[in-house]
Amino acid sequence: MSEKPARPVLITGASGALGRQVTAALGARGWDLVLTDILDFPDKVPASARFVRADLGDGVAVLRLAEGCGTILHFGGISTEHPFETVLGPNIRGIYHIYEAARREKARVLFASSNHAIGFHERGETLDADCQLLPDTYYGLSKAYGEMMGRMYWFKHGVENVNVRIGSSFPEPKNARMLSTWLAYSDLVELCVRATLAEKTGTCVIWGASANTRTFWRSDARAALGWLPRESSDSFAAQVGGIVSDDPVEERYQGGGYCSFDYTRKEPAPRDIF
Ligand code: 15L
Repeated sequence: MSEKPARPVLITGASGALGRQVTAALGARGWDLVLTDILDFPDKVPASARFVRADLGDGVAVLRLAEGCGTILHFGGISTEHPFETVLGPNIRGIYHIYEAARREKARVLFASSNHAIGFHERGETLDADCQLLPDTYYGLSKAYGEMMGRMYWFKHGVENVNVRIGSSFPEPKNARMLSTWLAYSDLVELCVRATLAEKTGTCVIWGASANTRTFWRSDARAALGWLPRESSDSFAAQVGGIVSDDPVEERYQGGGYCSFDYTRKEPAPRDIF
């Protein structure tokens, strides 16, 4: 019988691609789950779970959902680039509601951050988790903000948080860039398990990628959580290694196409940013 958390786990964004994977896996382990999303849950709700449709912009609803929960796996919000006004409610106001609920319940937060919080780092760089935040979009900026909010709530209120900078979590890598950024669903699920069951996490950052040889990233807090990714993009190299764009901005930076989206610079940015 696998270990279960002492208190229920709230999963936001449960109806999204990653929320569904995590819900199915944790439901199969019999974990007591509270699921929420702004959209209906498309799958069969696991026997140990209940689903409540809610908007992250509704602070009272979020407080109610989190009642009694010990962990919040926060996958909710906008998950790709959109205009600032669209990102603002779900991702900026929404993360505040999540942290207020976590503070009240003395719950831990796993925040589904993104590589787009650091997207304007060059692909030739190998980054540590404490690298400079260089968001590539309003979406990436909201993820950087969410990470910073986690730090603030840890130092001010003792709210523990694990900030997972997810690379590209899909069934398989789709192009050459994803040979560096791919995160297998099974590795994501195991990370959620470890982050929930770890005795303590403080505030930490994890690179959300499988054990890919071509990685852009190194050194994070995984050892403290006891998380070790088991999958790797390496076996897909022959299949997708040749899939690159003809856009120099997309190919230059770790964030790929998010960097070239709505890009108005005429000359390439200098390498030295100071
Ligand atoms: C993300 O943050 C997105 O949610 C996902 O759809 C992918 O675009 C991924 O980043 C990526 O960078 O591949």
